[in-house]
Amino acid sequence: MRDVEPNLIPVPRSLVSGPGALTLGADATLTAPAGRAAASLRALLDRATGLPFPPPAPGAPATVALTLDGPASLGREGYLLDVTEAGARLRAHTDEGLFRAVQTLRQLLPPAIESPVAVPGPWRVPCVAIEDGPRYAWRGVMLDVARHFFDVAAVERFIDRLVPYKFNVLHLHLSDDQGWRLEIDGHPRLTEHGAATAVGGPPGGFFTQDDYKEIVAYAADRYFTVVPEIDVPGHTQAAMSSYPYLSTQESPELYEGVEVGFSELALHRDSTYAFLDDVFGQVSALTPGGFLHIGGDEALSTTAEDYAHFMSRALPLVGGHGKTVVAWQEAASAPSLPPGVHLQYWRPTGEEVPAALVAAVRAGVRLIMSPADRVYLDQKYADDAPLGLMWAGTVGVRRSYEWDPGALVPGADVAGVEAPLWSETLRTPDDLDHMLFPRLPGIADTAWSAAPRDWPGHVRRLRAHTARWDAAGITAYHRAPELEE
Ligand code: TNX
Repeated sequence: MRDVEPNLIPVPRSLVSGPGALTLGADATLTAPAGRAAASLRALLDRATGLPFPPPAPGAPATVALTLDGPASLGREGYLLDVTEAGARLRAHTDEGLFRAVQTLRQLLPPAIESPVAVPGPWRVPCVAIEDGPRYAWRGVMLDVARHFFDVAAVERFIDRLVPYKFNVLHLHLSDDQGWRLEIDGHPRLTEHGAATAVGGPPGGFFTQDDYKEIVAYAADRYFTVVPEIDVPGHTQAAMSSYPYLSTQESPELYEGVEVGFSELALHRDSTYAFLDDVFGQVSALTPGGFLHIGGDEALSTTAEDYAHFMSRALPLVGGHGKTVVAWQEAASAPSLPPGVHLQYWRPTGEEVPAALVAAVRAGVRLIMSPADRVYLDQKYADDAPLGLMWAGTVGVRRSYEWDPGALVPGADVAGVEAPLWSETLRTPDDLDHMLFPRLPGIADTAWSAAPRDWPGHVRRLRAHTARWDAAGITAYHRAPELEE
């Protein structure tokens, strides 16, 4: 008898499921090259199974074997995974590929593998042969720590939610009108004053540089690149209130509302660019990843001419610190874009693509696809939902799954997909979980899997994943109608 196909999200490129299963018991052994893949697998097995998984006796095969002998054609993230009744073999060309393979093995194991404490088996893994690799190299989620602050523990927990679904970019929105969230040497008021509040009033909060380094290291251990965003020239009230020389307002006040588009840096003062150069330099030095996001969105108080002037001065600063610019799609109108620039498309899919963006795409910019009516995780699930905004309409589970990132802007060089989680209405880690689940897995599938969309199949897989969320202690997920049998 053929076993039921395993419920893997994202769906792998090719999967053949056989009869039978491997059972991992007290006698199971493990070999793996030292690295992040091995660490990830060990952590899971130690925590949930309590079994020892020693290395095999000399000359004997291991029950679970991770090896770096996969062909180079698998690329950086591809892998092969073969499970027979005798053992599981995970092969890749890089440790990162093995890390992705471990996440697949994790989903082949029973949901109890997500348990934070040891629970009884049996630890059965269905027999399969999988060959896999991603459609897109950029598979991101953005967390807004500016509208409400989320501390290091909350951010690490957030990363933990993303790992099993093969995301690899964490974009941190570190500054906005309501708060500046990263300590900057030489500019203490940014955090002493500019971090004091949040939407609706205090408390605010901020990351010390050591906090930020801890997040970056935690992310890197899980093959995440952190992309920090300092949003300019709009969304800057907290910075301007901290250092009024950055503003043309008389005496800029802190802001606790949810409007956008009212703030603007002083665009014709050298001191503004000296400030930005210092900030970009420090953020770049703290960030091993190759990207710095400078926002550029919704500068609604800035004339087109001033916006162009600003970009012509601000964009080159980023390259000066060795980073590639990422910016929201509005930056397409800059007079010249630096090489390698990535623009983040965020307008809803129904809208006409702005001419400046079409031109930028022709000129070769890369796009990160974040259309608000599909992957804005801050949008309400339904009209009567307790959390979220609704300016892009409601974003149900099906809408966030059933779209093609490659089809939105014809001819575009698409780097990948990123789902922003703005936090105007979100205060707690459970609020974040609520907005992530059950939409996150479908977005992961859109970003990783090139397979045609398969809504009935996705619903079946999602339903199976609720047991994983339960085991992982994700209690706040949205009980979407799609999850009910
Ligand atoms: C638009 S999308 C914004 C954010 C808001 C978000 C709320 C974008 C680049 N800017 O400032 O938080 O809508 O959905």
